[in-house]
Amino acid sequence: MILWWGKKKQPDPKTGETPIEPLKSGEAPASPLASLDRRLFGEAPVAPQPVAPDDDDPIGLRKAAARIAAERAAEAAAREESVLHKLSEGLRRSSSRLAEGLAGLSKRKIDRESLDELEELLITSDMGAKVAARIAKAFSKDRFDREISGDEIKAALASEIAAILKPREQVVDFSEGPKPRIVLFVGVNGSGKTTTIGKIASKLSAQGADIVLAAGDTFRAAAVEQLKVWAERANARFISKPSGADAAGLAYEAVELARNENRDLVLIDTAGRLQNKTQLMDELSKVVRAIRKIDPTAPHDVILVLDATVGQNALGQVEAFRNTAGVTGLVMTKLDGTAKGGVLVAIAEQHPLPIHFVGVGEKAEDLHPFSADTFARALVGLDD
Ligand SMILES: Nc1nc2c(ncn2[C@@H]2O[C@H](COP(=O)(O)OP(=O)(O)O)[C@@H](O)[C@H]2O)c(=O)[nH]1
Ligand SMILES: [Mg+2]
Repeated sequence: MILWWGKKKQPDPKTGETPIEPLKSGEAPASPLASLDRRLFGEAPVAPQPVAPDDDDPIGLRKAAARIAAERAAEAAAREESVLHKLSEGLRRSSSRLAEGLAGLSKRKIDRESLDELEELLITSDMGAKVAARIAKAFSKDRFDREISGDEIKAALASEIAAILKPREQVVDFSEGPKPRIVLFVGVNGSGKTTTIGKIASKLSAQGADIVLAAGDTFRAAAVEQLKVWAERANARFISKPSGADAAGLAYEAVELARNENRDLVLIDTAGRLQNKTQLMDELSKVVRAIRKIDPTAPHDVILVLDATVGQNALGQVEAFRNTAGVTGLVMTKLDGTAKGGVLVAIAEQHPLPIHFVGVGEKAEDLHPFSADTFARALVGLDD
């Protein structure tokens, strides 16, 4: 079963990593089964597609599921383009400031003064001092004493930014490793953990995965309810406990349940209170210890969810969670409405952690595999 999305490249022979390639426009196949999807996921009801039964699959359930999965994948591919558009739209807020500043630099000779301006501009775009200095230096090397156009500056900037982001581009393949694969989601309150889990569950469930969602944020009844809604929508198994119950106990039960029911994947939500960091980190380690009683190799992923709108604060969160929670990868949400997306460049520069997905909205389809090129171009205000 394929439990990832985005386009995988062949593994890099040096690193063994398999980064993604962005989908190009026009690549999405027309979906012959769109109607079946709409029947199952809303909109106009249509007659079911006939399926031929066989001995293994007497009522054609498996075949129907396979069709739905294929159909969902095709639909998703068709949506990729609009998601990319949304990313550019959101990042345009960052890029408009950047683009304005860059406009001031165009048609001028690149000299000491304009390089300082560029550096300042990049710092105010949340990319951080180090990245700003690095890019200004690259500019001074290749383009000093030359007059360059606005588009040329943008393209050059995008390629410098993409070079920083490229090594972080990595699709996470949930079908690898042991079954069930156990994925822990961490991050501060409001960063988008529950929503991201819901989106991933929707996507993978539609691809045929058997998923358990564990409502490990046991402190807020609303958080449990929110995950439950996503579970119902994604047709995933849902496990929760009454408010205030022990999150570690719940995580243990979720993994046990997944084993007993031969599920593929356990996605564990966690609480994100930061009032008391030590307490939060203690709770996370308790959760980890609990699931390791069943599978000593778990958790197989610890995904830190970051809210782009907090800008530079996201850097501090990466440091805090990386040191204490053993983060293995990142998701950055809310890139559809922020002027602070540049912080992802600062994070990429400072932390060798894969960036798995970006969130560009609240709906199931608004989670997109991270693409360095697309992100870089959107950030500087180049359309595609
Ligand atoms: N615009 C936008 N909103 C998002 C995105 N991801 C999450 N949200 C919203 O952010 C709020 C907090 O998300 P939630 O998943 O509850 O955060 P949690 O506390 O970390 O679980 C909710 O209103 C979500 O709908 C995103 O990518 N874009
Ligand atoms: Mg939550």
